[in-house]
Amino acid sequence: MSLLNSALDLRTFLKELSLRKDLVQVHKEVSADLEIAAIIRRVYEKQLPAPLFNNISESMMGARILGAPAGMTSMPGEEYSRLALHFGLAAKSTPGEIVATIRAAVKASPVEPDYCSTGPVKENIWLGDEVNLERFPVPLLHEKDGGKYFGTYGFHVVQSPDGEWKSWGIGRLMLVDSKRLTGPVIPTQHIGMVREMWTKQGKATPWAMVLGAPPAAVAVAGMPLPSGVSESDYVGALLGKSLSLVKTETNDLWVPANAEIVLEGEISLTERAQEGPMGEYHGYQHTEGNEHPVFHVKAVTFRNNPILPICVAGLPPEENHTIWGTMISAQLLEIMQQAQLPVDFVWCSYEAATCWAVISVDPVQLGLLNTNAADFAKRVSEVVFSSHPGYLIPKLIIVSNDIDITDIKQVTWALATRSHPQHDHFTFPSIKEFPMVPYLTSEDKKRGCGGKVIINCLFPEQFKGKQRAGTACFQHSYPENIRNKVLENWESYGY
Ligand SMILES: Cc1cc2nc3c(=O)[nH]c(=O)nc-3n(C[C@H](O)[C@H](O)[C@H](O)COP(=O)(O)O)c2cc1C
Ligand SMILES: [Mn+2]
Repeated sequence: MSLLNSALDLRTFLKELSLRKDLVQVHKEVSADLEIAAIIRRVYEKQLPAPLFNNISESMMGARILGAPAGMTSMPGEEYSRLALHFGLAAKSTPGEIVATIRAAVKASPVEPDYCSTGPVKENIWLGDEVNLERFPVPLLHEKDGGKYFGTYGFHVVQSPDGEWKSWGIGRLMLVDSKRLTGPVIPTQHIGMVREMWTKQGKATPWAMVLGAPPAAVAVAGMPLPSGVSESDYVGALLGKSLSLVKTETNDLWVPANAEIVLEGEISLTERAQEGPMGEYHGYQHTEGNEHPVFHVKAVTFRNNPILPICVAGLPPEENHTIWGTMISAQLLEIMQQAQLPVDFVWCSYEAATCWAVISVDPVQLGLLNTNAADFAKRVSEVVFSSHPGYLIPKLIIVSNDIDITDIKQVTWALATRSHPQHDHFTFPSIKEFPMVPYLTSEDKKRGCGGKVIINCLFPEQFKGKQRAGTACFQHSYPENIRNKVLENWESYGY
C-alpha cells in the first residue's frame, strides 16, 4: 500500500496505523460525556496508540470517534510516525525530514483539485429540518468546559465573495443546539479576513466545516500559509496529486469527496453566542468563555459509520503542538531563509505548547553578516513578527547549530548557559499578538499587543564566526582512538 494513500484518505490512514500497531479498536461501550476525552488525554500523556471508539452511548448507531490523530508514539525511533503519515512519510521520519517535505511544496507549483460530481461524503444527506447535530457523538472534553465540541480537528471552508481565495483553516466549534455552533473567528486569521469581505457586503458568510478529511488536508489547514493562497492547491503540491472535491449541497463551496462529515451553512452576520471556557492548547483550563459568532448548519452530509476525529487540547503533546507547531516551524524557516537570514532550522518545541520557536543559526554564515546580538534580534523580529506564522508565536530562542533544537534537553542547556541575563533578552512591546496566548492580560487583549521576546543564546564570539571551545562530553572531550576503544570494550567493562 502506498503511504501516499494514507495522506489522501482517513480510512486508509487508519489501516496503516493498524498495521503499525498504532491503533486500538475500542469495542466496549463508552460515553462521549468525558469518558472518551479522559481516555484520549491518557493516551497523549503516555504516548500510546490512537483509539478508535466504535460503540458510543450517546450517538446514533455506527458513528465513531478517533482520538489523538496526530499524537506522538513511544515506539523508539518512530515517535513522529503518526504525524509523518499525515504526509505519506515513513514511520522513522525525523522532524527535519517532515519539515523539508512541507517546505518543498511551498516551492512547487500549486496543483488544482479534481472537481467531482459525487463521492463517499454524500452517502447520507440531511437538509434543513433533518439536521440534528446532537445525533453525532459530540464529546464533552474537560469537566469545566462550557459545552460540547463538534470541531476540534476539522477545518472551516470559506471563500472570498469573488471565489478567488478558497480558505481552509482549523478552528474549534462548540455545540449551541441541534442546528447551531459557535467558535472564535479571529480577525487576523484568514477565516476572519474572508468573513470581513462578506460583512462589508452586508451578507452572512457561506461556510462549511470538514471533519475526517484527508490527513494531509487537515495538516495544511493548520498551516499559516500566506493570505490569498488556497490551501487545497497547496495540498496538491505537497502530495503531487490533486485532491478530489465535491460541491456542498447548499452553497458554492468545495470539500473533500472522501471526508467523513461535512457541516454546511453560514456564519451569521450578527448573531453571537457564549463559547467556552475550554481546556486549551497551552495546557490551561480557562474559567470564563467569550461571545463569538453563531454558525448556522443548514445541511450535513456524511459517510456511512462516520468517524469524528477529535483533539483533546491540553498539556503537550497533542495536535496543537504536533500539527500546528510543526506547520508553523516550516513556515518560519521558509520566511527566514527567504529573508537571507543564516537560519538552518526552526522548531516549535512541543513541550513549550506552541508558545515559543527555537531558531538554529549557522555561526559561520552569521559571522559574514558582521552584526551583533541587538541588531540581529531586531532584524529577526522584523522578519518574523510581522509575518502570518510569526504573529502566532510570542517567544523566539536563538541558538547556534551545534544544538539539536528538536531535543528539549539541549535547548534547556543552551537557554540556561548561553543567554546573558542583561544583554540577551530583547522585548518588543508593541507588536500585534495572537489573542489565545495564555498570560495576556485583559489590557493586552484590548491593545492587541502583549509583547514579544527574543532570547539570544549565541555567544559574542559566534557573531564573529567562531564557536566557543567545544562541549565537555563523550563525543567532544576524547580523541577518536579512546572513544573507539571504550566502545569496543564496553561489555567487557561490565555494562
Ligand atoms: C488542533 C488545532 C486546533 C486549532 N484551533 C484553532 C482555533 O480554535 N482558532 C484559531 O484561530 N486557530 C486554531 N488553530 C490554528 C489554525 O488552524 C492555524 O493558525 C491556521 O494557519 C489557520 O488558518 P489560516 O492561516 O488560513 O488563517 C488550530 C490548529 C490545530 C492544529
Ligand atoms: Mn490560509
